[in-house]
Amino acid sequence: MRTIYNELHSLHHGKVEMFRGELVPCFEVPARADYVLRELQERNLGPIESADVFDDAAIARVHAPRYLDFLANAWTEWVALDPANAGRDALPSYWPIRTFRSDVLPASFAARMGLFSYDAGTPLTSGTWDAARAGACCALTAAARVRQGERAAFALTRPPGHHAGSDFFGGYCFLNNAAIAAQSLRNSGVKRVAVLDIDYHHGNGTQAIFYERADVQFTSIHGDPHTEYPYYLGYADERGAGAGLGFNRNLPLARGTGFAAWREALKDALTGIAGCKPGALVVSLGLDTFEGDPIAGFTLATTDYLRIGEDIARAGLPTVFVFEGGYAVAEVGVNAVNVLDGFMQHAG
Ligand code: SP5
Ligand code: ZN
Repeated sequence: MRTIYNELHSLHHGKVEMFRGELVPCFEVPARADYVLRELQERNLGPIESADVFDDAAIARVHAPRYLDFLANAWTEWVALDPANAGRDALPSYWPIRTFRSDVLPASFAARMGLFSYDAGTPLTSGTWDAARAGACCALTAAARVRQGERAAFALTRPPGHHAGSDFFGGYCFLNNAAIAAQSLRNSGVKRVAVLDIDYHHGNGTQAIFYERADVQFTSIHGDPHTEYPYYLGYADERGAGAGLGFNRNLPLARGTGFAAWREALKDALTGIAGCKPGALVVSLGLDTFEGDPIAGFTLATTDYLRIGEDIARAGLPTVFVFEGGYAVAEVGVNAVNVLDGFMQHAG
């Protein structure tokens, strides 16, 4: 399988995130992608290339202009507040919850940080915009390779994307790489695109972006939001709205779920996807379903990821894999590449 690697990923290097009243070291670290790259090379899974160059138009089909402007200038604004900020991550402190206005764009940088975010766990750093933007180009390149006839392609990038909405960051995500890939497949002539999100956490950003659309179907298997992040979205009764009614599918599973039940949900998800007759599939490939993950609660084992790749291959669709979560850093490479390897062995 061809991999499109984000060579700029380590420009995004958060130091700390807020957890239970203190700042703790980030779980989402550059070494994650390094482990995946090394495993791809060791197992000779296929060519590894860098992204093509894209202007911002393809990103702006998914993200709001004022949000993109904010991200592009955020670090400069942060440092302008206080030169000492150059050595600190930017984190939000204020959020416009219900009854506040979100149509007004405040002059205050702190106020805009909150307007465009939904948690205190997603630090913005000096290179966040450059890394995220290059990552979106990886996703676009992977989609383009699939349109050019590759059976599948893998966008190996971080920061991840599936929690980012049209105009907000959160959950370690800034630009929604999977949504950008899906939208670009649509614009290149694929009539219906399916997104399958197998990260442990519900892909609230991707769901929100496509919620009222019938041309991009979203299916997610994830920890039950009653107890698991992102808590406020990802329930089974969210089925889409307007033209998109029936094109959103959530399969929440209880914390502690193991591979047998998880694989049943995957089978169910793939049956639903086949019913929509998509022309292409985008997989949000999170590996935080692993039993050793420090912030998640399923119990999948390393060899299970081969079976996941196999099951996805049997859907028989041109497939773009996009790297998402997975925080058992030393194991994330083997687990990710097992999915891709299992896919290739059964891709036909
Ligand atoms: C892309 C992705 O997987 N984002 C996940 C964001 C989760 N953020 C909340 C993390 C909560 C951390 N809980 C720490 C538990 C330590 N035992
Ligand atoms: Zn996750």
